[in-house]
Amino acid sequence: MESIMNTFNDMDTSQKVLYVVGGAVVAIVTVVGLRKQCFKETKAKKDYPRDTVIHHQIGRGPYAPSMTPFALKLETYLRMAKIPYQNVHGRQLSSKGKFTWIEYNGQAVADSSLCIEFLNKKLGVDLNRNLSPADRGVAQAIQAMMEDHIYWFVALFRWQYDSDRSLVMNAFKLSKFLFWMFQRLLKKASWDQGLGRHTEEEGTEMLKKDLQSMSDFIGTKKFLMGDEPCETDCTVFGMLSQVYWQFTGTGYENILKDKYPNLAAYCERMKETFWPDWDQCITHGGTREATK
Ligand SMILES: N[C@@H](CCC(=O)N[C@@H](CS)C(=O)NCC(=O)O)C(=O)O
Repeated sequence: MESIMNTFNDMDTSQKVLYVVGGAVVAIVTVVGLRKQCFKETKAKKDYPRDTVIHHQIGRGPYAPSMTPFALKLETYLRMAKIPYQNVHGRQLSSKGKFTWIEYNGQAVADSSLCIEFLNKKLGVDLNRNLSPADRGVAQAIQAMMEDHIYWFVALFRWQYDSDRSLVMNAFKLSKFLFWMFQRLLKKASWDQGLGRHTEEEGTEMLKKDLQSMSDFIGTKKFLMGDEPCETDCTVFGMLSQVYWQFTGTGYENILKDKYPNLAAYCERMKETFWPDWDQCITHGGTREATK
């Protein structure tokens, strides 16, 4: 290391610039190459059954059916709406470079919310049909809080904050290097989004405030908006289930049970209602393959 530093110090300015720029190019090419290698974007296959939603997702999770809240949201929606579907577990990114997407009769749709919108239109589904316009507005605002606020703290707790990281390392079977690489990507994404600029203490308080408002809003209701589940319950369940079941190693693994028991009960209720086969859809902490 010392000799590298000495060599560097002996260079003139233009050599140093070349050296630094060259290093940066090599680093970028490595990261992009590895990302491509890990998450191959694959063209849609054409031989899937007709009138069946093909749900592309990243594999089953250790304690909940997916590590990604968006996949759990979409799969819960498919179940709630009773739409025939088939999971394809793999590392295929959507056309937008994200996880969880669908194909339906050969048509690919990216983004969980756009998938739901597409299916609602195509199949005449409206799981919010019993909601008043004001309630629809509230549900939409809650969805945004879940996906554009709480989501980032869940990600930061898993990848960035001072947790033991074993959950993601084991769930995604990551080497230390790959963990480091994804951590860098998350760091940049959360910085660009803005929430990654807060300290861990500030982020933790923000997450608690969100959970408190969810707890206050749900109160003693069975589901988000009352006795019947609606579309946004899928989003809320997808996200809260990460905090309830898959927060291992963060130091806050029991936060719902201890501080927001009505949210824990809500998660259990959603699980019982829509995931009777839950045990077959999880890897039980990575100890076995999920059978469904
Ligand atoms: N708005 C998207 C969000 C999907 C999303 O952020 N997925 C994450 C996994 S939880 C992802 O693919 N991250 C990889 C990346 O951003 O490169 C949706 O609803 O599907």
